[in-house]
Amino acid sequence: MSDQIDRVLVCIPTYNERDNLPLVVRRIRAAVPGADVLVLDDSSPDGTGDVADELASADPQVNVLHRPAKQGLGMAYLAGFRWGLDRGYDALVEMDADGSHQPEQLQRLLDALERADLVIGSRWVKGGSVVNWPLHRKALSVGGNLYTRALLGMPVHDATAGYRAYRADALRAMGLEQVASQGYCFQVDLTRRAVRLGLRVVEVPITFVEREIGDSKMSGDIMRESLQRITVWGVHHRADQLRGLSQRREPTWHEL
Ligand SMILES: Nc1nc2c(ncn2[C@@H]2O[C@H](COP(=O)(O)OP(=O)(O)O)[C@@H](O)[C@H]2O)c(=O)[nH]1
Ligand SMILES: [Mg+2]
Repeated sequence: MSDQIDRVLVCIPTYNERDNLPLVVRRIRAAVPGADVLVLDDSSPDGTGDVADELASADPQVNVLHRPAKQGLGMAYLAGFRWGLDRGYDALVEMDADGSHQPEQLQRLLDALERADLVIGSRWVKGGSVVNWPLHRKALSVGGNLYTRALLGMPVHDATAGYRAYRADALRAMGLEQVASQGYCFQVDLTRRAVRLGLRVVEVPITFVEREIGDSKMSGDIMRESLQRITVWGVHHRADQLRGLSQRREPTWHEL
């Protein structure tokens, strides 16, 4: 893998983020002026797509992908990654539009990517934190990560985190065509793929700040999809481990 990271694309999925988008784009452009931005809007009814077009027409480093309907965060990112990979970016970044992922901490992720294939901005490592989250959201995130870790056995503390930087080569290796996760379990899905490929996954602490404007899109459907998929992946993972164990034991039985 080539080590040099020159061209960075920050992908931002949006659904009804009209008031947040200009703020976050301005902060990204100020914090990391060399990075390009790609807004992935699912035809937001509040007109976020028009706001994105205005930002793009005023700044050649801002781009927009208009998608026909709300298809979930995962599908929006997959379209954004394909766009960026086709155009030769070296690193692709995931960032929410609502200010929760602070653009001022992006350079921290990019610095760590010098020696990693996937960098996760983690809330749940030493130095990481969450500001203004209600108790039920904290419990959901901590519980979701504990469940994921117990089932998948990954050495990652915040597998559901959505502030990330990937090397382009790492994404190319991950088989994105087969990713079916639509909602937030997309994050766990890609983490799992990176770990299985033996890629270098590094967590850096971030401060996640809950949105002040607009509404969260977290829903029961998104939680159900995550629970179902993570459980199925966990069962497969444990079955693989058992198969591995029984294969390792066979010679011992023959010896007996
Ligand atoms: N394009 C697109 N963006 C989405 C969708 N669902 C959520 N998002 C965006 O994903 C980011 C995270 O969503 P958010 O509602 O803040 O989730 P929360 O932080 O977990 O409460 C925000 O930028 C949303 O606008 C979707 O279906 N399509
Ligand atoms: Mg949010």
